[in-house]
Amino acid sequence: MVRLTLYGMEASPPVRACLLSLKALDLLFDIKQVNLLEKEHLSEEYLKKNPQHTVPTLEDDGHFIWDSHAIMAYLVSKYGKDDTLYPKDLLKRAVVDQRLHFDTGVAFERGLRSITEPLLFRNQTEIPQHHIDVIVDIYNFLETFLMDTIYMAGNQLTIADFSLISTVTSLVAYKDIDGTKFPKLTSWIKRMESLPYYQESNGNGANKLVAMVKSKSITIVP
Ligand SMILES: N[C@@H](CCC(=O)N[C@@H](CS)C(=O)NCC(=O)O)C(=O)O
Repeated sequence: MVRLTLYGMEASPPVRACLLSLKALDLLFDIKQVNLLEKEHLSEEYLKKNPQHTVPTLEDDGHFIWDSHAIMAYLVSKYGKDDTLYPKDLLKRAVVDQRLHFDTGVAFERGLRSITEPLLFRNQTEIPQHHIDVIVDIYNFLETFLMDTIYMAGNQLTIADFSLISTVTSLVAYKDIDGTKFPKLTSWIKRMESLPYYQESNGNGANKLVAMVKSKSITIVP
């Protein structure tokens, strides 16, 4: 029997993306808490598993894999009953990969992490208006990705949806999504929320992160 372990905390969006994937694949796994606020990711023990000290890290049979996008692709490729969540067809896969890279470099890194880590770890509560504009740009890009499809990379659910829903439901801590301006994005979020494993895998953790952000007295500065 496969025994997988996911290291991380559910407030973390990339951890939640992996939880969604593990649940979608119906895999058995343990969660080992790594609390970033307690600096547990910098412990000697964790650094041996992941010298880059990010969460999540996946342990599979003594092997350690990190970066949520690499973890999700690995899980589907190794344990998926079929390839729908990460298609083998090269063109379909290229679209999924583009969305995953968009999450890594733009939505998560530029949009979310660059303000959330300074806020939560160094109490930097001033957020420049141009950063809020970056978040709106991200919503605009996502609305465009959904122009002709119901999921982020086509009409099938893929790991691109898991990645982006975990980030988007965290970005709303800084900027609400206006349903009249972003109708497709709003419908996609509702579609994702209707997945049977959504609440336990993403909803609860997203609520925790949003509450952590909202507990700070943020000021938007010019
Ligand atoms: N691209 C990475 C990003 C992971 C990441 O930055 N995680 C944050 C928490 S949400 C983290 O571990 N920060 C602590 C650190 O980098 O030391 C992924 O998708 O796994």
